[in-house]
This record gives sequence, C-alpha cells and structure tokens, in this order.
Amino acid sequence: MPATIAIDERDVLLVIDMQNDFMPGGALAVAGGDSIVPLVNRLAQNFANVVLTQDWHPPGHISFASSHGGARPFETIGVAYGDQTLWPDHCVLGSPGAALHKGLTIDHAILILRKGYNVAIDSYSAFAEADGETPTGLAGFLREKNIRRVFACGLATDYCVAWSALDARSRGFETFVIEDACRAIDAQGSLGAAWAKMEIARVQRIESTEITAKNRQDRRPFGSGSV
Ligand code: VGL
Ligand code: ZN
Repeated sequence: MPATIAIDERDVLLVIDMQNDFMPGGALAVAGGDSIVPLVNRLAQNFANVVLTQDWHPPGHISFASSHGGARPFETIGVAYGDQTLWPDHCVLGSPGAALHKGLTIDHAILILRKGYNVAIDSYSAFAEADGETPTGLAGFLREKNIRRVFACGLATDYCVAWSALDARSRGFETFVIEDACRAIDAQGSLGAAWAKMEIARVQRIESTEITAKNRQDRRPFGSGSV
C-alpha cells in the first residue's frame, strides 16, 4: 500500500472536461463518464484549489470530421501541426453539450479554463494547444498561485487527461492522475499508449483512496460556505 498523499494549499485538482457531450448520450460519449461525478465532487472537497476545464470548439473546428469533406469520425488525418484524430462534432461553444454536467457541485473552483477555441488548432491539453506552442495560460496561472503539484481527473483518460498530465510534467509540476476518477475513450489502443507515455514522463498513477486530506469544510478559510 503506497503512502497516503496529504493535500495542501500548494496542490491543485484539475477536473478535465466533465461536459455533457462526453457523458453517455452525448456527441462523443465516454463510457461511464457520468459515473465519476460523485467521486470527483468528493475529491474536490479536499482541495482549496480546483480548476475546471471545458473543451470549447467553434463550429467548423479542425477536429470535427464534418469539417473535412468525406472524412469519418475516429480517422486520423495530417494537418499543419501533425496528426489530428477526427471526432464527431462536440462541445460546440455555448451549446448544451459543452455545458458542465449539472451534477458537479464544485462551486469553490477558482478557474474555469476553456481550450480548443481556435478553429484551426485542437487542444486536448489544458496547458498548450496541439501545435505544442500556443499556451493556454494555465501554467502561468498555477505558478503565480505557487502551485507545486497537479492532480488530474475527469475525461477522457487517454486524451485530455493524459495530454494535460504530460504537459503539467513538462512544465515542472509534480503530477498525478487519479485513475478511478477518470474514464477513457480507448480507441485503437489509445489508453495503453497514454499510460505508457505517462509512465515514461513520471506522471504518478494513483487511486482516489490514496488521497487523505481533511474535508474542505474542516479547513479555514473555507469553513463557512455551503457546498
Ligand atoms: C477530448 C477528444 C476530443 C477529451 C476532447 O476531452 O478527452 N477528446 N476532444
Ligand atoms: Zn474536443
């Protein structure tokens, strides 16, 4: 049994893309995506710093198969910045599918970060767009907040969670993926490939039971608010 991990003010919980389109019945459904909502809510109570992300694409986005003539979802094509997997239209900005799942109760989140809003560049990662260059600003935000460790959860393990975790590592944060608080797309072996990359990058793969912070309600200055 690994040592437990005590959460403090220099930790952030990154809750990735818990949006309707990634839930069962959504445009790019992730199996069991809705089943992690209660766990993510409970985890968040242990963190003073929580950042939520939203995948947020304009109509005609480069990642949509519908933007490329006869292309089909889950095909990969070459674009200016490299390979791009194509998806069904999803998380169109302002649409109900792009909204956060209504069961999330994380009112104390300090930032909701949108990504993928550039029509010509996808962004799985919460830190940088798929060209590998264009920053979202999250690293600067976390550094200014004196954050040292990033704990990632949400959807999908093999895409936005993995890319965000890898980028957190490359930007110098100690990084953890809370496996049971994620769900995967797992198209064509993508989940195994993602874990392999994360292992090489020394992203730590943990379970939610390893996190043992006191509940937020027990801590100052968060003691008075409702959840
Ligand atoms: C995601 C595919 C396309 C994700 C976003 O949130 O993992 N996957 N856009
Ligand atoms: Zn997307």
